[in-house]
Amino acid sequence: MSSRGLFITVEGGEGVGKSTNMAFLEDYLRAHGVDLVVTREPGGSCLGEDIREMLLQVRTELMSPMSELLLIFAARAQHINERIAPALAAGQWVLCDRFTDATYAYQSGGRGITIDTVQRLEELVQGNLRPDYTLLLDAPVSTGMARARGRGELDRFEQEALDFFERVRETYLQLARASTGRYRIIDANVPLEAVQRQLTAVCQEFLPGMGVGHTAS
Ligand code: Z5A
Repeated sequence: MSSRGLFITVEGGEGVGKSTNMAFLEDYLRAHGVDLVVTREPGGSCLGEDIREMLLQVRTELMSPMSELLLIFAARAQHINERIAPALAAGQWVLCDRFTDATYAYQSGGRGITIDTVQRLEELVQGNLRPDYTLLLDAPVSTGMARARGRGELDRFEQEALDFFERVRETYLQLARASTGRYRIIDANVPLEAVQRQLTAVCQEFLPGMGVGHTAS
């Protein structure tokens, strides 16, 4: 029987380079022989991708923070059940673009929902499932916003004001400081090659035969 795979998440505010660096990490890990499932949140399943569209769509109607939170956890429940848990149980690694730390950062830090509410849903939906490693791409909000705005049309989250994203960034940094065993902070405010050198160094920690293996805090 295979042992449980490693669950790695990539987090950060908008425009910090998650998509770009997810592709880099995927190539790097596969090149080192990792049997990998690459996925994202919100999304990762048919139902989850439908919910993602609902969440990102710009609307005339105001979506309440609680509706947003419950939609995110509905998508997550399906994602875990359909993809994440089976892959980990089969010994595959899962590399996920955002997970529940994003909910703490955006719905709690950004929208003001209490941490306790997010924690209760986390326990209900995830049981004991938590990422083994979380790579936080960190850059000043102004840098991320400039990069994201360079891509064109803005989704519902991207239309938020500067102070929303400042709270998101601060919440991520607090989470990272509170879970140093799980988190690795990557300075994303440097040229891409320098970001990827940091990611390569972090990968040495958990690639088989290269480092410490499964860690969590
Ligand atoms: N959300 C939530 O509220 N609660 C939750 O629980 C979850 C999510 C799971 C969608 O996520 C939204 O869902 C998200 C939070 C919310 N909204 N926001 N904001 P998403 O991950 O799909 O959305 P995103 O943050 O907009 O990510 P993105 O579109 O994938 O952007 P990114 O990955 O951070 O950036 P990128 O596309 O890789 O890079 C942006 C540009 O910068 C691009 O042109 C790159 O070539 C360039 N770039 C990247 N790195 C560099 C460096 N180092 N130097 C120079 N230029 C760079």
